[in-house]
Amino acid sequence: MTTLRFVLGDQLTRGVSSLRDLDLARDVVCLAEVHEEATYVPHHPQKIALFFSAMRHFADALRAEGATVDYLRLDDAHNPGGFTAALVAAVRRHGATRVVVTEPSEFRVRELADGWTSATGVPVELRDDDRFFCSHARFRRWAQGRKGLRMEFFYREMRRETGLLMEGDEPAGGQWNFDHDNRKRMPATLPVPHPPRFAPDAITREVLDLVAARYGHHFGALEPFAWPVTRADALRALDDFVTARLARFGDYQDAMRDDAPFGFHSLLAAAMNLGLLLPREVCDRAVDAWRQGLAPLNAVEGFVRQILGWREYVRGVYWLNMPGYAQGNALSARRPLPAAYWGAPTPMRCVARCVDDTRRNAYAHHIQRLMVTGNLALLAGVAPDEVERWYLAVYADALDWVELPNTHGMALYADGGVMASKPYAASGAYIARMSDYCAGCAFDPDEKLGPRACPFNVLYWAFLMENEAALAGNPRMAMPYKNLARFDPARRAAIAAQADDIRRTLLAP
Ligand code: FAD
Ligand code: DLZ
Ligand code: SF4
Repeated sequence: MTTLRFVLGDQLTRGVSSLRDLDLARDVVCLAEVHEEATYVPHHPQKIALFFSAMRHFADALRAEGATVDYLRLDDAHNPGGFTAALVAAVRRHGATRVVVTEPSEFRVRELADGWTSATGVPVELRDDDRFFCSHARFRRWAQGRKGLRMEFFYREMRRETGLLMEGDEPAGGQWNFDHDNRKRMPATLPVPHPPRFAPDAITREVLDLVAARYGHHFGALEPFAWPVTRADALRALDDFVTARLARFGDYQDAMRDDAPFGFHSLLAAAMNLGLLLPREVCDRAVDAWRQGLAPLNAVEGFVRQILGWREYVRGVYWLNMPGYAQGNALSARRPLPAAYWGAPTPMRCVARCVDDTRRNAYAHHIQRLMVTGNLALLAGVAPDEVERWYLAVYADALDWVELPNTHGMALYADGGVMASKPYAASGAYIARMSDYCAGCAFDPDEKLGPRACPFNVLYWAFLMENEAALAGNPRMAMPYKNLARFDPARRAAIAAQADDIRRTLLAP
């Protein structure tokens, strides 16, 4: 009676539900590197290396504990290339009579898993993934009967339920949200500590060679590779963030500075999404830092809100609404993704900077993703599925359950307002206020029309004109539409013509 415990690449947690009752004497743990997962979108080479290296280190840690591990390497001669075939082969190899898996985090893989019992011929037990604060059932209960699913209200319930940053029944500091303190521009002279870099060990080196040979042609630089790939390294990354950057996380959460691609951000999403860190321990560390006086409340609340609030909320929205959620296109956006997203030269300084940060680091922080590349795709009317494939491919932390709602819902408003009460559309003024990008740009954020006009300014008004039928009735859009109503026909025509020109030239696919 052998039980095969199949662990997916984002389930690298010793306490994951599929391993909780692991019998070291009788069970086999199976992990599989497969070509299909490395290529269903052209993932950034650093992302593929991160997953493979973390999987190999996790397998070694299990072996050190005495577990029998069947690890399928990408370059093994008999590698069948996909999850289902790999699992079937492993069941046969070990004569397994039962398979245990923690439910896949992504809908695409969850659908595959539904076929695993018939494919393997043995019972496959799918267990809940209880590494999150909020179960699917809990989120459904919260969402039931609500007209809008506003994150802020969900977050408050999560605060009450977990006791995080609570003083009795009241939020610590008397407020749920300190966002108004968190919108500072970052002074040019403010020193920004660099996040720790984790030098590749022999296991990672071998993976880097493999990825260079097989996927080196994907968009993105493979090296320098500096991601934490073990739990011990991820804990060091957490420690470094809490001691060196958390205190300023709140103030500069929305700021973008040309020479500081990571700002005061944690870079912990990848480690959490792979399972090297648990969200609870990350939040606990941040709250402890506040209690010890090492970080102010606006920083700690802002950080906890991202994890306890946004991260749990987007997972809830995803599982509540899939598979239909991915199909929506509320603004009928159909244009192709501009080549600038894949690194084609562009005179738009902010776009060039965010794309190049992404190419070098498989990372861009939230405001770069939302207000530069996301905002541009929204204003330009790029088809949601093209944008989503890009975000899913290029970031080390990208997994469908978290990428899709952020892109489809938050950045593109393609869900028609399930996540955001209005589109995050912004002109160049926002980027000019929150960054130093405009200083080195060929365009001027103060110019509204003409050859020097910031393309975001032109596209912003064109976006409002094109989507008037869908958006003018939204009370939160009343102000921009009131301003648009003052534009005479000649001005509208000039905006439309210049927007067309920008799409044909600067935003060519
Ligand atoms: P920090 O700024 O340090 O924030 C702390 C943590 O909060 C993050 O590690 C993350 O776990 C969580 N968090 C913050 N914002 C969000 C959010 N909006 N949704 C979910 N979790 C959040 N995040 C992903 O993990 N994977 C993705 O594929 C992803 N795609 C995105 C696509 C778009 C268009 C946008 C606008 C956002 C996306 N995000 C995604 C959310 C967010 O941008 C990243 O989590 C964050 O930039 C990761 O960097 P960090 O770890 O330094 O985060
Ligand atoms: C992202 C990724 C990559 C690149 N490769 C693998 C892999 O070879 N094996 C694996 O188990 N998981 C991989 N992953 C993560 C999966 O694509 C997917 O996100 C998880 O299975 C959750 O659904
Ligand atoms: Fe970006 Fe416009 Fe500023 Fe140039 S002027 S960096 S395009 S916001």
